[in-house]
Amino acid sequence: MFGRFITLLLYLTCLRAAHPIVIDGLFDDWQEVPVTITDPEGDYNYDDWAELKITNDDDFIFFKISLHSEETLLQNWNNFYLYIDADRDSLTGHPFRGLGAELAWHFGYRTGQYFEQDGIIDLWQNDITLRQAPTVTSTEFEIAIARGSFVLSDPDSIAVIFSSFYDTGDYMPDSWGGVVYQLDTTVLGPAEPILMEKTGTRLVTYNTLNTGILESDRQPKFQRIIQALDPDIISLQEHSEWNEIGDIISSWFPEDTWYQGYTFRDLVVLSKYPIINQANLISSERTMCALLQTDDPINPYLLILNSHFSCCDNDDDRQEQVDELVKVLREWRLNDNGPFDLPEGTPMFHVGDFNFVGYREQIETVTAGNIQDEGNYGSDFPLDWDGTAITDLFSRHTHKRMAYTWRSDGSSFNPGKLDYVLYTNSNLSILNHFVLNTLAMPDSILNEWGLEAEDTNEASDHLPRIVDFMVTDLGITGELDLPQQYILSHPYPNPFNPQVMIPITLAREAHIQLRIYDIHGRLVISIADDVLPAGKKLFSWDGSQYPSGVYIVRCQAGHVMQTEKIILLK
Ligand SMILES: [Ca+2]
Ligand SMILES: [Ca+2]
Ligand SMILES: [Ca+2]
Ligand SMILES: [Ca+2]
Repeated sequence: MFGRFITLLLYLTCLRAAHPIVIDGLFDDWQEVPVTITDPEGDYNYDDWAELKITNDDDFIFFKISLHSEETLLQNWNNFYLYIDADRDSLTGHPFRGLGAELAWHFGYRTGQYFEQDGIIDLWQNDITLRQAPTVTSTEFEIAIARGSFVLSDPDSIAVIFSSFYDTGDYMPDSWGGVVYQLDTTVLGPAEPILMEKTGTRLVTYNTLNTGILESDRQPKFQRIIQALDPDIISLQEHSEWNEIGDIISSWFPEDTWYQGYTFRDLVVLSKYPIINQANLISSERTMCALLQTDDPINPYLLILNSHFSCCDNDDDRQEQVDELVKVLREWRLNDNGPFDLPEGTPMFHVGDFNFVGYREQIETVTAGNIQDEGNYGSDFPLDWDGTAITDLFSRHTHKRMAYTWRSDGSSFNPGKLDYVLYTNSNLSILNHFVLNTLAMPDSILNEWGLEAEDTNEASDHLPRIVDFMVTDLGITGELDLPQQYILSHPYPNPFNPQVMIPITLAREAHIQLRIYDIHGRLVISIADDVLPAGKKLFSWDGSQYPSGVYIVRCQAGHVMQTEKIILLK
């Protein structure tokens, strides 16, 4: 009687509400979801639950679990169990603390059981469409299980227990009979589509699985994908063949000129912009870089770092690789000790298959420059030019509230975020970004872009990540040690009409190109293109023949460049 009362009470306190959860490892989408269970701290001395939230959308039941105890890896290193009584009948299924559980899922071993009438069926992640995030260590996780899986068969309500150690650990809830969640049948609809139309310079990063672009059966799929995406820059991992790739990409875009870098190990960068320098960066050859010369009026250089770090449970090697990379970038930027001249304030992307499926610290190393082994690799070095961390871009699929970039339905590992896009947000703005998963796209969109539903699934186990961006700032702050060859001072007056003065100070003789561009990057006029002696020089520009608006003054000497914005106000 008392047990029944408790169940009723929990049932009543569980608010029904569907929520558009995105499985991406970010938790702001859970803020509106009421807490289902608050579990006490210290009721178990090892993996100690803190909180459970449950909600659903049209396709999935979602769980958010968090721990009082230290972080762990959800797809490994734990004995977490989830029991679901899907028919709300304690006499059917596996008896566990008052539940008759049809599903028992063992997270750390990536296996489960379906307890049906006639026996037990072993399950893998794909049988229940298990999706979870983050893929790295954490104290909180979001989990999705398909409502329509044959194990749950689209229930009206479920009773749930999480156990943290087989059948003896901490329980959520501690009460017998589990917690009941009544599914909300309100139709939320599919994810708001992310448009594929290119909105800026487009970078695509893609692990093409064992040089897949060169394989005859997969090449047509890659061709449809790459042509639909229409990138300006392509960064490939697991492409280890030297020749052909440049010709293949060029043949897919006969209107454009493409430049191909060298292939470093299994890494290559291809670009519509000239690749003016490139190098391997770390001893394992798992990070290369390419310096591109773009036509951007604010900063014509772009550095692409392309990485494919060690796989799987090889946390030690991965950490060493990212530690070494931060050291290399620090020595390059602070001491000019790098493979080639890197213009101060060069916008930078670091993309690739990072294989981050273990310790979260690896993300902090490649973003904040937080070196773990400072004894061997020296002091930390924030990787953006303004002394802050570079930004980890979280993207989702165009038509699904999912963010995984790797998926292999036959694997015991559920889909995860293995592919990263990091960027210097001091001088780059992201205009659009997404993960392409053709399996999740409606036929009308596939047709529009010349794609087929199985394309990304059959091309590779990774999905391409797409980012449209623009350069917004030179990124140089006053504290940085500029090469003292020349200095462009603030033009004056600003705004101006019709004449603006442009002061330049040269520490020594230098070849200076001083040009004015309009806001669309079109050259308006070349003011100077000369070798000038050391000293102060005042240039001027008369804008009386030009329309009001924002113009960009660009002063360049070799690889060093500065810009100033000026406003003509008539
Ligand atoms: Ca989320
Ligand atoms: Ca607890
Ligand atoms: Ca049952
Ligand atoms: Ca508990």
